Amino acid sequence: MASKMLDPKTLTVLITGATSGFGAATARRFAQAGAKVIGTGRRQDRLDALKKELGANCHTLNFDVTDNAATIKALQSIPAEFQNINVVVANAGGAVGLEPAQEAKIEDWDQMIGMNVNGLVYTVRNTLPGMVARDEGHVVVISSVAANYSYPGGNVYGATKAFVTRFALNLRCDLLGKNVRVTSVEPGLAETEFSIVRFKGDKEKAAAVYKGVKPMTADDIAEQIFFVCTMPRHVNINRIE
Ligand code: NDP
Ligand code: 8X3
Repeated sequence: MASKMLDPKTLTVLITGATSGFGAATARRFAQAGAKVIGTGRRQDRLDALKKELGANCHTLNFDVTDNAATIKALQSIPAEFQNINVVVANAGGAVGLEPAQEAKIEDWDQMIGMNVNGLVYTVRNTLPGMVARDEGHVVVISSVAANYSYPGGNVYGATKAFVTRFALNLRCDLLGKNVRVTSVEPGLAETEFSIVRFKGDKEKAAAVYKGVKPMTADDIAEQIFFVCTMPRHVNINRIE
């Protein structure tokens, strides 16, 4: 008997880092399919543009994911019609620097640990009780191939993403018997603002990363996220690389 895919119109999707790259593409993908979308980020002009583009089914929140108190405050401000979140895409994050460990800047490491580890766990911890109480949810964390394979200069970035993947698998244990799914999405090279951020605004260095290869696009990744989230409720995809 064929199982039914979930109707996206039943989904309220919180996406951190929706001002660019994967997060923005994911917000568009879900909104176009009729889901309600809450997009977050720190750049207000981008949030305003997203809201204007997606219309009434989009709500935006401006907060820094590394600040737990700000995260809680922002989530408490969500209007009633967006409150029943049943998909959380913990996507905000990135890489800062590509130097070998012995030359890397501690501030860059702090920034990566702050957004990719602390920020991600604050997002999940503050949204999970609601999904458990409503007995319906899905946590999607954006990890990376860098969690699974090492490369020179990937030191702390890869380690933060290994944390993300393991955190997702550990969540599965805690949520056993609950109707809350968990998926770790582990993309490879995709052209977004990722490398511009990694190389601190140096667009030439960023462009060189994608020279001579056909990188994936943010839309490619958004499609995968949409796919895992609309699988029938009894199907949980643990990891997609
Ligand atoms: P982008 O740089 O295009 O997007 C990053 C997003 O994260 C932005 O919306 C940014 O919003 C948000 N963000 C960053 N720091 C914070 C913060 N402290 N508080 C709130 N929001 C924050 O990169 P991608 O779309 O490529 O990256 C998305 C995720 O995918 C990251 O976790 C990255 O590590 C991961 N990834 C990327 C790959 C790639 O090749 N592109 C491959 C594998 C994984 P704002 O600046 O407005 O706050
Ligand atoms: C981003 C992909 O290979 O640049 O996570 O680390 S990679």
